[in-house]
Amino acid sequence: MKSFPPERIRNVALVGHGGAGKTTLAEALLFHAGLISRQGRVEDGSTTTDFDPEEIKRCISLAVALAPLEHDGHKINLLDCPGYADFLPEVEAALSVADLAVFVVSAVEGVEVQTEVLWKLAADLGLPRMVFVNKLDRERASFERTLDQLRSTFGAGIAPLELPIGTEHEFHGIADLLTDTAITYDTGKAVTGAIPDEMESLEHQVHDNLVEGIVVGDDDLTERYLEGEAISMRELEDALAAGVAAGQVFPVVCGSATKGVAIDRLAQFICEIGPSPLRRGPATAEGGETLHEIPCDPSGQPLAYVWKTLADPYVGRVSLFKVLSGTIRPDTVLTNPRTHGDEKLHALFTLRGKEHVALSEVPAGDIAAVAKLANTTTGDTLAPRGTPVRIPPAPAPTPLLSVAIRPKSKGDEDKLMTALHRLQDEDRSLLVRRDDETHQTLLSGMGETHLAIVTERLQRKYGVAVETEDVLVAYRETITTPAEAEGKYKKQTGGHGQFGVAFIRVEPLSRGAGFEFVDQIVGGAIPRQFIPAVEKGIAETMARGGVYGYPVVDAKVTLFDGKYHAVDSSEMSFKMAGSLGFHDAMAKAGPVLLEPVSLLEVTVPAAQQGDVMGDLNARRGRVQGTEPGNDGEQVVVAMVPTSEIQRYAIDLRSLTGGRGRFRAEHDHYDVLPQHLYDKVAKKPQSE
Ligand SMILES: Nc1nc2c(ncn2[C@@H]2O[C@H](COP(=O)(O)OP(=O)(O)OP(=O)(O)O)[C@@H](O)[C@H]2O)c(=O)[nH]1
Ligand SMILES: [Mg+2]
Repeated sequence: MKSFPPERIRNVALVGHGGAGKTTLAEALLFHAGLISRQGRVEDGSTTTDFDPEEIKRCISLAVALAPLEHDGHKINLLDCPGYADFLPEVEAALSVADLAVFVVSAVEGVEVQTEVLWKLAADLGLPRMVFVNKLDRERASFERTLDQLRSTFGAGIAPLELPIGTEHEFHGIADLLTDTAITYDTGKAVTGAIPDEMESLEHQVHDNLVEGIVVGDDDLTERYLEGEAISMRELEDALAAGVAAGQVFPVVCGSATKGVAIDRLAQFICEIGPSPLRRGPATAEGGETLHEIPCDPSGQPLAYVWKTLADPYVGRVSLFKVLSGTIRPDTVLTNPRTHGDEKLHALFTLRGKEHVALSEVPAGDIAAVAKLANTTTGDTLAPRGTPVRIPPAPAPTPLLSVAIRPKSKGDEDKLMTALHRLQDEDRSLLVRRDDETHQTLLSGMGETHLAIVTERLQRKYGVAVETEDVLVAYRETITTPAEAEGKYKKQTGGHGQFGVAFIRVEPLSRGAGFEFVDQIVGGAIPRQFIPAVEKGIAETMARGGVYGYPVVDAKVTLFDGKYHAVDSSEMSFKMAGSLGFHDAMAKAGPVLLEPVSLLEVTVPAAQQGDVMGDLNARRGRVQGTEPGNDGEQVVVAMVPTSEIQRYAIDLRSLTGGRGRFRAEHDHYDVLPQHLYDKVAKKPQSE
């Protein structure tokens, strides 16, 4: 594929709610560009960008896929993004290198939750946006209804550039509001003609609204327009492009990806009014204490940002990068400021779905790929040797849901961690950790589907079979009243026996105080060298678990007397004496179970605050307060037992229709209510 100057590159993320038609639209654009001989279908797994077996199995996109095409002397790098909420980090990665977000909205379902969530994300990034209203061929499809929803949700910047001709099965073209012409696709090819009579008055009215909406962003144009002067098409397009680049105007176009109606026009609009990387302005890089502006200049110093990493079955690690400055050619050597290591970029290529397309060079503004970088991963910068500037990496996503995994066999166990690290290399939202208290290996991700896919990939890609189980809650135990006990360990049946007696007193300590051992032995009741053994025995018993089987905390243990035998006493006997003594003392000291409590912050639209608070109360939560969030949202702060929010990511999504988000962190331990003991205690209370 030849290289294009930055002003002729368009980096376009296709974003929107799951099922709106992004992958199908990417397919239609590739078909229109003549890059594929047949338009694939999501239903039979024949599309270019949904190539992963897990994607084909579920008919949804799971990761962002790159698909470049040429149109009208431009290079459009399509970034087909997943719509399902679990894969939001993939969309964030794509938006970090896109210069335009095209929101795909189904004319049947209209504006949906993820449309709003992603719109806010793009707005926070200051990313130019436009909308493609898709599926106009479907039953119950309505452009008007969708347009109303777009306006009421996203405001006055919404500017329709087209109106559909025909509805549902009759949909076969569009009326272009800028040129006042009709383009129909009855033969599969675009045919330009006059606006149908029945649409003329509506078209004229909307045309005027559109022109007003465009010129309003430019004082000189507004003045001339109000004086009745005709504004040329070129001027209108330039003003429109300026409004889009400024993130003030959001053009709305429409069509059908499956029927291939008005797909060519979307490609044309992307080229004519979509911003190039040049128009997006310089990137900002950190270098030492200062920030550097990096202009998108192909003749500048080579600088690239790695926005995604893939584990390719044939070539291993593939790094997807965007060139921010200079022109990268094969065998260019750059430095990774994070590792201070050099990386040689051997063969350069781009990806069209899973297909590798060779590139002779990659100029500033373009997106490409390279294989086998030694030590570079997502979020890294590749900079000129000796100039350690770094593009601030996007923050790693915070996982929302965890499961425990267990390898099915010894063989699986040996391969597990390596395989997990390979998966983490291409998925920053995947976290793996070992919980030393519950001895579980925990996998944390963005949701149930995400974690299910990870376990499927472990099997398919790395041949590692695992079972998943619920995450165990790290309960603890403590005491509530002082108690004393005698720990006696005596085995004297002739020959060298064992003998040790330890008298201990246990007393409760404040929450979080841990374990305190006090030696009050006087008069050599227990020889000095054996006293640490008593402490060790007690500490191990506390760690192993008390009367309910959980680690014991927040207790002061005083060793105040004892007995020993000149021959049979040993460290072992006093360790046992300490252990037995503690066990008995604890049983008399009002033992209670402690449960971990999390501090939870739930951000929801104000209208759903009541439901969320009610739900938290039902989870034995205590709402601490609420505070206003951004854009009319409310933040509910609560203390909730951790056991009650293990699946909160899933529950909150269904409670709020996907509009709620939360952050949870461990806060403290609290006494578990009595009625839950039978469920939690490892040892049945009757024993
Ligand atoms: N009738 C009709 N169906 C469409 C159109 N575009 C997409 N579809 C269908 O809508 C369904 C979802 O399409 P996808 O392209 O997978 O949607 P997506 O937005 O990529 O979905 P995610 O990857 O899950 O976010 C598929 O069954 C498509 O065949 C269209 O223009 N008309
Ligand atoms: Mg898709």
